[in-house]
Amino acid sequence: MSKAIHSATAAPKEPQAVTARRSRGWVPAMTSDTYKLYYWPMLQGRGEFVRLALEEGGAAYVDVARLPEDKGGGIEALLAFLGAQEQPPPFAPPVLTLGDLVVAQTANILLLLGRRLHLAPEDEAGELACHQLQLTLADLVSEAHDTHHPVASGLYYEDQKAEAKTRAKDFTARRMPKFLSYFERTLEHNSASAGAYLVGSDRSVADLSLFQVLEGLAYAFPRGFEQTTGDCPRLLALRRRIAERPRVAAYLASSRRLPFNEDGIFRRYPELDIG
Ligand SMILES: N[C@@H](CCC(=O)N[C@@H](CS)C(=O)NCC(=O)O)C(=O)O
Repeated sequence: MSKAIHSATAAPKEPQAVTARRSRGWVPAMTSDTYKLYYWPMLQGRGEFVRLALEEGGAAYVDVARLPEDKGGGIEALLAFLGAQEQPPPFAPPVLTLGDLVVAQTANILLLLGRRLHLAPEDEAGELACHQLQLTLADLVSEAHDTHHPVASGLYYEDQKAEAKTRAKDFTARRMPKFLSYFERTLEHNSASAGAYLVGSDRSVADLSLFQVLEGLAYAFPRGFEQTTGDCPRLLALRRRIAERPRVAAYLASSRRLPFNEDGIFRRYPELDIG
């Protein structure tokens, strides 16, 4: 079991004025609170997009469901939290809390973390562009998931193998190339970072999420991924660039980073990859 309470490194202190300017009144002006992440404990899943941002941002956080049960963790704790009377109640994990603030939907959580951890452009247009990319990544993640569960999430893969094959064939032939060439083009056109990052001059939550998507697709469809990214040098460079960032590299080498597995979004079923 990986360590559940983590302070990646000392959290960067936000000067008060910066906090006030960036929070625009809707994020509580707290700088020292510990974030709590609620997500299924045994897989990376969508929780991983949140973890990567927390780690790169140097935030202190508790991965609640990965705590031992006698310390308030485990799946029961997660289910109890999801059943609590938040307003509005979160529909599904991941959920992130900060003090009284409860935020669900991965892209929404990353909007918050982008602001608070300085992982998004500060100007309004840049922040919106970052969020737009995040939502497009969410679309790609859903389509990657649907390759192995095209009929129903509640059915086993084994009960929808034929449909999965049809869906995965279209995904590897058309959808994955379309999405990846879009992100390659986005990098190419971002002159603010000379093509190094998706938006603005520095890395953002969207770059961290794109890194995770590339890792996941390379795991799930090794042959399709290699073929598609043959034309995407900037994507491959971004994947390396993010992996080499000191905090990300430390996280990837730690026991907090679970390996991909066949319970998550990105699953390796060789029959779904290209021939
Ligand atoms: N759009 C949501 C999707 C959340 C989601 O599908 N969570 C999965 C785990 S990755 C889950 O537990 N879903 C339960 C359900 O949909 O009933 C997000 O991006 O956070």
